[in-house]
Amino acid sequence: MRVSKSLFAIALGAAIAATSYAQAEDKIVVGFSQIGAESEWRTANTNDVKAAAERAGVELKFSDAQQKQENQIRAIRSFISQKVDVIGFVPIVETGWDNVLRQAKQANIPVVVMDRDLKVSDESLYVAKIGTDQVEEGRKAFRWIDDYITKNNIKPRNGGDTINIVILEGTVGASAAVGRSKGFNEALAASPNKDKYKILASQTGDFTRQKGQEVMESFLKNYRDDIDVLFSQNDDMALGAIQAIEAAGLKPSKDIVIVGADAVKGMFQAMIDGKANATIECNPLQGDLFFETCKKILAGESVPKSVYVEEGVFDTTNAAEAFPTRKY
Ligand code: GZL
Repeated sequence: MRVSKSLFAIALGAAIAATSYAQAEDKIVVGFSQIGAESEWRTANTNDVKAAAERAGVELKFSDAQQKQENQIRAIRSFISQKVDVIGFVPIVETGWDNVLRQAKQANIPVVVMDRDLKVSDESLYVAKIGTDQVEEGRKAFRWIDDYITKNNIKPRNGGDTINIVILEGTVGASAAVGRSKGFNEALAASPNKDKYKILASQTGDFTRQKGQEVMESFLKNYRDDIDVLFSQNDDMALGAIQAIEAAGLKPSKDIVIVGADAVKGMFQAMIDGKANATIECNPLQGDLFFETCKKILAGESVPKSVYVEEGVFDTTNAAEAFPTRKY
């Protein structure tokens, strides 16, 4: 980070196309605001960002927002005053970013978004977004459930005429929760079997294991033998729910089919132990692509506005085989 050269580059930049950024001749400095450490997935994402910064030879200024948007906004403002070369962040919720991103743009500091999506009034407030297709993850979750229920001819546990689903949602307002709900409901509505299913209850567990267990306890209290399927919008909440299901004297994955999202190691172990059925992968290993994108932007190269990383679906038919090579 250079004060004089940056000021000169900004002045020069005013004369050239607005998209040119200070060319970083020495070590690039990236300010990164991370949500917190709410799940195995988030920890894997953080570890990957830090390792990728090392690999890229980038100076990383890392801030943990402890699950608070105001802490992210404060961190971004601090990165602006420190005149970092690039600002990266994971938007904990979709909205509320316009003002601080406008300040970054006025300071001619490019912003690269990672993991979750955001909604802004002006798409030029960020240069690129690297993440995962969370709507598609929701579609994959319902399609797996529909396929499994149909192939195994699973009947409602209460002898009724609908397969009853409960949903543990992620953090309220987070694109990962909004997107997975949207995709799940889209796929359900498009299914030829749609009338066979009923969503009994859907409530946030805030992506944490503890809250997932607590909300599942309340679902069981209200609907115990009416519940046939749990869709948990991340694996940590699913693992908490498994504890609640066992404590209620029910067999997880047998009495209640359990589908999570993320594909973290804890969920692989649960599938291998016969306590969970499937998980929809959401790849946290986005660091290398993120820093490659930062370098391209600073070199004045064009970059895609939005890139999704690759991800699959894992269940009891492939969990044991895949487990040894899982990286998170
Ligand atoms: C998804 C990511 C979500 C994970 C959760 O892209 O933002 O946040 O699914 C994490 O485990 O808390």
